[in-house]
Amino acid sequence: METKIPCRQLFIDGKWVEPITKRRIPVINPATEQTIGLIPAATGEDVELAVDAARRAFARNKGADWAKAPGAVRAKYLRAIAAKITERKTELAKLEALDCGKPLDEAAWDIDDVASCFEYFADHAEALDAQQKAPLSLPMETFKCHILKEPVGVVGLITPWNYPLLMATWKVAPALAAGCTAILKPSELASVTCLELADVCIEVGLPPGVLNILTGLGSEAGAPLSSHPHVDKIAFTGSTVTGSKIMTAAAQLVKPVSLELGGKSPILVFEDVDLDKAAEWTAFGCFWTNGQICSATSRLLVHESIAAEFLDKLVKWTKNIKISDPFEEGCRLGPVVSREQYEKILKLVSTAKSEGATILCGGGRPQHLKMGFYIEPTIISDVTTSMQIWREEVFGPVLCVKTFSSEDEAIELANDTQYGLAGAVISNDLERCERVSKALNAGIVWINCSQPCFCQAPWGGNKRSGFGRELGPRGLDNYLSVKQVTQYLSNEPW
Ligand code: TXE
Repeated sequence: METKIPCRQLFIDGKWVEPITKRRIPVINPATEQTIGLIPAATGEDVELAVDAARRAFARNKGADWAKAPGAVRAKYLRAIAAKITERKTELAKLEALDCGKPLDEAAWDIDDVASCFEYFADHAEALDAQQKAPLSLPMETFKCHILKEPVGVVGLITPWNYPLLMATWKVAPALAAGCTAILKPSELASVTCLELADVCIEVGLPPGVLNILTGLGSEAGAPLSSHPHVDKIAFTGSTVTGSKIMTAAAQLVKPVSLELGGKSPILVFEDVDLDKAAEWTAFGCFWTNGQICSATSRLLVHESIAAEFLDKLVKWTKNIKISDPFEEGCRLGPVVSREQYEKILKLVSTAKSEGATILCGGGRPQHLKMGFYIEPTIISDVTTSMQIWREEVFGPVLCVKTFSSEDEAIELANDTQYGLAGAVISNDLERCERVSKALNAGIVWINCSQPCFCQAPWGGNKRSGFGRELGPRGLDNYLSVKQVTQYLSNEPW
């Protein structure tokens, strides 16, 4: 076994501990299909210990006073974490690339984003102090009222494998900034960098129990976490199917949830565009991170008058994308994360083919790569709106194409989906861009680009893409509870 990753344990109450069952899950390098290490498999009993530790750390009157500490104190820890992450950037990026197969350059950008996200929510933790006791004006002078923003409590954070450390950070940073204590359950397919985050927490002296990290299977570690009576909230990013299970479990206890689920986002390319630029954004919007992005703009709607010329350019652009081992210089596309995802994607493509769709490029395994879960970037035309490939999230490098003849038709096709996460509109007519962005039923709309993401802007979707927003000030609100305190000022009976 190539042992390229550190051998870690579960992180509970500030300490490394062996899982109760002593079981471990293999870590597979998707580029070589080799097992490169083992991560601990937590089960219900470990969840109990972690929840207990998080509760003690949260306790208002005893123990590590995380929730009651001024935001400025928490900000210091978040900034220290950001600094350590930056210091360890090269090592973390390598681990991310080994574990989930993304090109090394992209993994390095992710690690920069992780550090920025901790910094961003450190600012929010500080700002929270000044926002306490905000007075409200009431219609009666005999009363006064102010608002307290308080942490929700102990939170369970369940995350996916496509941006392992970054998706964890989108939840951990605001949760800790708000004063919550947390149990993070990363995906069993890519947990390695999340365990390194535990090591960073030890290095910066984060109080025990504030952040606990349990690796393990969804059914064995995620499910007991989401149904635990002493977990006050669950934040989840992943598939719509699992999101629905988590919501069902939480509903039994009337536990709040925020869900960031799947997508099948459209990109609308109008007839007035610069074809080269539009082709570049279209390819980037779907093939970035191998299409393994919830917001991937994987349905291309292109105006019929430019379709032939545009697709020609797009196919040429796509064929030039370098697909290779993530560590090779210039790599733009690595393998997809697992054999299961690889087989699921290829099956969706072959079903589309058998239903009459045309593969304009890609569609299979690249000839030059004999090992690893590699799939060529694929463009499919002649699809109908009832085909599975058009309706379901592929979560791989597969773009489907349809043409339209009017703005209204483009909007109707764009919104004809169970999802509502993102959408992109490419046009030189900015009034049209504004009209279309209002008409799209989605939580995120990009104009003349696709996929850029900033900590400052809210992220999340509508319909079956979930609810709640991460990042931005709303990202912090996910972990805050608002309390009104109303005082009667008169000595007279009311
Ligand atoms: O996702 P899951 P999987 C989509 C994408 C992909 C499909 C399957 O279409 O092909 O999901 O991927 C934990 N209770 N997305 O199977 O199951 C699990 O351990 C509690 C979209 O990896 O949703 C992991 O930590 N937790 C997506 C997390 O849920 C459970 C990103 C996500 O896994 C659980 C990833 C349970 N019963 C996949 N079962 C996006 N929106 O970005 C599993 N988990």
